[in-house]
Order: sequence, then structure tokens, then C-alpha cells
Amino acid sequence: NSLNREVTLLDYGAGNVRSVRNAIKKLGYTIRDVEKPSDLASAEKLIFPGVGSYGQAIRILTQKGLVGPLKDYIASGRPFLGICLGLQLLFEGSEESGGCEGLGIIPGAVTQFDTTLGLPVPHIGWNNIAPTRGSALLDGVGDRRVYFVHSYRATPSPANADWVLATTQYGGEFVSAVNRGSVSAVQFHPEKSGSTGLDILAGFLHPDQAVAARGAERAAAPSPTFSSLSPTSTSGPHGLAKRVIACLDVRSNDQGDLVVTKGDQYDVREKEGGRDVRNLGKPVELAARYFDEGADEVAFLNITGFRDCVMEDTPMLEVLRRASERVFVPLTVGGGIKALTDSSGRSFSAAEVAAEYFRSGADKVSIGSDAVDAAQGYYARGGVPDGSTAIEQISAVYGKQAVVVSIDPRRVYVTDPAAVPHATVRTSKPGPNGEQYCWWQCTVKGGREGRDIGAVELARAVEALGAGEILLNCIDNDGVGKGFDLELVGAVSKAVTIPVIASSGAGCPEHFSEVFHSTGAAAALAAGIFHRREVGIEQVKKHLAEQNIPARL
Ligand code: 1PR
Repeated sequence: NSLNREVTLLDYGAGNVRSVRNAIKKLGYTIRDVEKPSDLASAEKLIFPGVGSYGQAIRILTQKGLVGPLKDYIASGRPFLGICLGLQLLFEGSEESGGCEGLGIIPGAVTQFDTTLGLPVPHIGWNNIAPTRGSALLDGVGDRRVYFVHSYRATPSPANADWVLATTQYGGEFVSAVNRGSVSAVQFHPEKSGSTGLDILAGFLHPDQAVAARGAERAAAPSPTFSSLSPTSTSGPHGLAKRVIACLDVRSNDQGDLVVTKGDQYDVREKEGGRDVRNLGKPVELAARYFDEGADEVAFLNITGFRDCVMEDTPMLEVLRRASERVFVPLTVGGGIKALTDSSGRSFSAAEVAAEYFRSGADKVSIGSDAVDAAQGYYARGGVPDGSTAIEQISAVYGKQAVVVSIDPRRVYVTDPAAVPHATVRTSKPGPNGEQYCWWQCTVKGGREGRDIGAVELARAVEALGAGEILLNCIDNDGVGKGFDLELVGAVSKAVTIPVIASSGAGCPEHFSEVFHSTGAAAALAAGIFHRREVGIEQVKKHLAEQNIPARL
């Protein structure tokens, strides 16, 4: 019934589905939650966003008595849309969680991406899809990219060919969408894929209208779509796009207002007058502006989070709640993510702190200071994970793709690499005394304290502990506008398999192509040039495409 604007959501409580809810609401639908097995029997349209690990999902569904009713729903031919793990669970099983069995509806098993190919794993970011046939779900997507984040994938085979609706290339071909009758599922996240994703969700929710609207759009482009943005056709090379991320450093100013600020080498106070905290705008407004301008992701860093108890002082949670209603690309939040005790003596585990952020709309949390302690502890134990760190605990519950480690390093020059226990590189920019080598010292508390560990060693340790991505800042280059520290980004991206986000120092579009051409960075982040409107995000993307670097336009 196309007039029935209600959709049932199967949220089994293992992670954040807030953005799916927000996207459904944005398209004018109300949500009914599955509380008990009989809610599946009475559902007319079902969305199943899989979150957490494969094994955990199956365990919870089994405990709640939902496996049988879910299979019955799917077999009944009523409209079904699985998202991410919600696609993988339809297959027979997964290598994840020790070869756990799935729902067994589609032939084939889900396996991990090959980590020996030199491609970053998880597969994170915006990639193309190649439909195998026409469908209400994907018609009209064309070469607009969608957002993926996963380490495991199903592969097409003759046995599942009648199910495969689209495939994507990432070190080989994997299944990015399936469909048979009114049962569909996608490996990517439509709720995080900007206007393209909202169009795909619209194609599921009201296929007749979606098809009609797309037909009209093709006949009279440009025309309104289901979303606020009109889609643009991409040019330039296909494949996983290099991401361009807008970063908002957030803190309270001296008047107590939460503001987006921006430092020079981490000093966020005005150079003149009363040394006020620089105020570059309001967090939610700026995030919405960056979404509209085409940012591939938005990051909020609560830069004084290390000294606040984020469970007591919660303006960032409100920022996330409001931002996630406006921003349909991934949101990362950092600052103060660690195990905490509040002023009344109540303790929270790091996973509980992270849960609060995920519930409020974050897709990833970023860990700074606590990751340095974690890495130092890891090496002190002889390189053995013991499950005690925030990185391990959060990634065990929410998956490694939800855990970013933010590094705040500072360059240290040395004459003789053998004189320090850290990984050094021969630098093309010798030090003040002609030193030919350098390493990058990690700091905590926003650069206020140095620690005896290098960025390369830290990156290796946090990867081993279960981080899914590295946000690599550079105190020396922050706010300077002379480009990223290519030697630092090169050294860290060579040391790990997980994606590295280059950060600090972008001053013009050429700095982005430079970092992508000369290092293995998967993404590049900037703050000051975007806040001050010196360079536009679209301008950066166009430049990348002209340079033959895959970018989402
Ligand atoms: O240690 O877990 O509480 O996390 C604190 C977080 O806050 C860390 O991610 C840390 O990087 C960040 N942070 C702390 N102090 C500052 C500061 O600036 N005083 N900001 C800070 C880090 C660096 C980037 C910046 C880029 C790009 N800012 O986020 O946006 O350098 O800037 P540019 O394009 O203008 O050069 P915890």
C-alpha cells in the first residue's frame, strides 16, 4: 500500500541504527520497532540494518526468538531491505565469528577481504556499484558512489547469480546488492550515502514513486529528487574514492559557548588582545554546511575532552543528535573516549562511553590520549593484547570500523638513527642543526605532554589492538597551510593495513592531490581552509578528478 507510510525496523540492539531512523524519517515515514516475534508476522515493510559482528547478530536474534519469524517474513515475499550485515546474514555463513552460520537464504559464504593485496582493510569509503539488471532500488544511481564500511563480503558465484543485483570492485568483485522479488539487501549504507543513498532508500520505501520521479528527472534534468540535493554525475576514475573529510575542533570558549575553533600548531587562542578562544562558527551549522558542500565525512573533535567527564558534561551528545538529523554521511566524534569515573564516583567502561556517542548519532569514535597509554602498555607487555584497552573493548562490541585512533605527533630531529629506539626516516627537510633524520613523537592531552613512543610504533600497536582507521594529525603542520607532512603520512601508511587519514596543513587543492599521489593515505582531512571558506570541498574534489584521483563529486 503506497499510502501506508509506516516501516518496521528490526533493531536488535547491538549498535547504532540512529542514522537509519533519521534517513527513514527524512523520507516521510514513521517507524514501528520489532519488540517481539509477532511484530514480524504483522509487518508490511521491513528494514533490517545489521550492526555488530555476524556471530553476535545471530546470537541475539536466536535469543529473542526472531530467526524463524524473520525467515518466514522473507519467504512471504513482503518488502524487505537488509543493510550491511543485514545482507551478509542472508548468506549461509561467515568466516567472521569463527565460521558462524547465517540465515541460509542465499547460497554462498561471507569471507574476509584479502589483506595481502596491499589494499586497506576494512573497505571504508565511497565506491561505485555495477548493477547486473534494472531495479526500482538502484535504477538511476549511475556512477554516483555509495558509502561502504566492512571487512567481510560475499562473492558472486553461479549458485547465487539469480540473487546478485550489483557488484563492486575492491581487490576483486564482491556482492554489493542482492534482490529477488521484493526481498533486497545492500552491502553499503544508504543512510550514510548522502542524496544517492536517500534516493535508494526511497526506491525501497515507495518504488512506484521513485521510478516515476527518476524517469521525470531523466527527461528534464535537473529536477528535484527525493532528497534536498540534486545528484551529480561523477567523472574521473572509478573505484574507491579518496575521501575528503571536514574536521570541526570543538570546545567551550571563555563565555561557556560551544564553538568550532581552529588552532595554529594546536594553539586555538587569538594571538592578540585577551587571547580569546577563536570562534569559527557553530558545530551543527558548520557540519550541515559541509554535508551540503559534499564532504565525504564529518569529524567532531572535542579538543578539551581529555579533561572533562563526557558522561557529565554532554553538549557534544546534543551536537551529534542534531547533526545526525541533517548530515547523511558518516560522523566521527573524538575527545575523552576512555573509561571514566564521574564526580559522584560512578564508573563507566570505555564501551559504555562510546555507546552513548553511538546512540547519539556517531558512526565512529576517535581515541587520542588513551590510545597512547594503550600502545605503551601493549609494548610493555611484549606486544600482547590483553583485552583491557578502550580500543579492544569498543572494537569487540561495535567492530573495528567504529574505532579511529587520532595521533597528535610532533617531529623530532636526530643526527644518528641508531641513537634512538624509534623508527626514523631520512628527511628531505633537514633539522635546524642539519640533522638528516627524524621521528614523530606522540603526545597526549592535545599536544600538552610528549610520550616516549613514535607515531609509526603507535600505529602498529593500535592496529594490533583492533583500531580500524588512523587519523594522523601533525602538530608542526596544523593550521600552517603549507601542506601535509608527506614523510609522516608515508611512513605511517606503509606501517599499517588499516586506512590512514592524512591531517594537518592543507592550504590548497594541490595539497590533497600531493598527499594522495605520494603516500598511501586513504583520506585527507582539513579544517581551517574550509572554515574560512578559502577553499571549497567541491573545488578539492574537482581538482582530484582532474588529477586522475578517484573522488566522489
Ligand atoms: O585525547 O582522546 O581526549 O582526544 C582529543 C582530540 O582532540 C584528539 O583527536 C586531538 O587530535 C584533538 N585535539 C586536542 N587539542 C587540539 C588542538 O588543536 N588544540 N585538535 C586538538 C586537533 C587537529 C586536527 C585539525 C587538523 C587540520 N586538531 O583535528 O583539524 O590539524 O587542521 P588544518 O586543516 O587547519 O591544518 P582525546
